[in-house]
Amino acid sequence: MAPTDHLALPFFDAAHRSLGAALIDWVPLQQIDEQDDRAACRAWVRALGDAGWLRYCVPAAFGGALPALDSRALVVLRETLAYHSPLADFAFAMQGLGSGAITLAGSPAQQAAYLPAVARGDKIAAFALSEADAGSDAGAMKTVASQTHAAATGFVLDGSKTWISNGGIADYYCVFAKTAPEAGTRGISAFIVDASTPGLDASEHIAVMAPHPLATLRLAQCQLPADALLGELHGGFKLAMRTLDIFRASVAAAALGMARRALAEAVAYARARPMFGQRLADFQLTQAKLGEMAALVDAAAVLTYRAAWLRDCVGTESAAQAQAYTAAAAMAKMTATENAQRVIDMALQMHGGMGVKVGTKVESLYRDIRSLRIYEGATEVQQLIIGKSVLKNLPLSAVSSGPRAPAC
Ligand code: COS
Repeated sequence: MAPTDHLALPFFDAAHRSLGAALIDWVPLQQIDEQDDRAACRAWVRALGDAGWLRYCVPAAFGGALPALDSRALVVLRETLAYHSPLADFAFAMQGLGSGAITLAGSPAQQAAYLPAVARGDKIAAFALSEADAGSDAGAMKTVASQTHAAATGFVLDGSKTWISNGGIADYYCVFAKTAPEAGTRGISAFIVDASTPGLDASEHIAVMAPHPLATLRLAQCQLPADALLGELHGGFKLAMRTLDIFRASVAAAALGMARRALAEAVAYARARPMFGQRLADFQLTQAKLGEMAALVDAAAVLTYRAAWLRDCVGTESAAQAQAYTAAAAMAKMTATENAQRVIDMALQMHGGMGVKVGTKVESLYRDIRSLRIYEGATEVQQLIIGKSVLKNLPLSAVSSGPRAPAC
């Protein structure tokens, strides 16, 4: 089985197949020292930018590779990068997530100022939504952007953001803040905040089990010009959700890449490991486990590719299409990350003691996968999104007879 066989599925076209093949040749040649997560991330952004891969994070009008963001290209890129290096995938993904709101809603001047630099790897991007008490409940954020005097004069940001990927190394942050605190999710706006803005402090690094650049941002009387507003005033929550919608399917792809790698590691180990006078792979117990792992990987792949295909080929123009895509992306993210965790755990178990030895691939994958079940919408949030969609869309006529709950 060739490493790009899955791209033969009808969700992809010839351009995606070429992209996957070219990337598979490129990634293993990169020699990036990943001991220091911040330095490694900067180095990956530089390498990905120089090689042109970051051009898939922005549209062609601003230096991108394709006319519009292509979900299937993002999926191919993230799956392949994550297979080889979860940190390379992280560096790539953050350029997309941190510029996605500018692509979707930026003014022509904002798009020209940021997107080409993101595509070249000259500016490192970040997305600042979460707060200490507003993670899954993103609308509960407390950071405030007060308008100074008249709307044209600008804004002052006060508050704190946390769990911000690329925090401390980013050149700019897309920050979400309350502009009408009494209006709930309808009172949130987005802003582009350059890292050099006085009052912004991104020095509080957060150490996590799979190191990557992560920080808490303090915003104290950050003065922003009026043209830092990104998209519509009070339109920030929907913009954040639309941005996350695009990238959730790509998180699924990253999980898929890690799961595929774990399966490959398990197969290689089982074929080589002598046990009870045979090889580990000769035991039915091992074969059953590998079979289960392969099915979990393929189930995740089909849901991930379907979500990306829906966005690219069916579109999100109508409300019904947008809702269908949101639910499909949530289903892909939930299934791929949960399945990957199981597959990696099974691969580690198959390695026995070697599986927990620091420095083996399955050991690092075990740590790498964990946060994907949490960030960009935890599994429980995806369940909520899918459940609401099912309740809304499954027609009553789907059940024509049988027991009913009494009407109240
Ligand atoms: N696209 C566009 N609009 C969306 C949307 C989407 N995917 N999802 C929700 N909206 C809109 C709703 O239509 C609603 O609009 P109206 O005010 O016009 O009615 C508004 O946003 C609020 O929606 P809802 O009432 O569903 O919001 P909730 O506060 O209940 O939150 C969840 C919904 C939980 C789904 C949301 O808060 C979420 O995704 N949380 C996870 C956040 C996250 O991923 N954090 C990680 C940050 S990046 S590491």
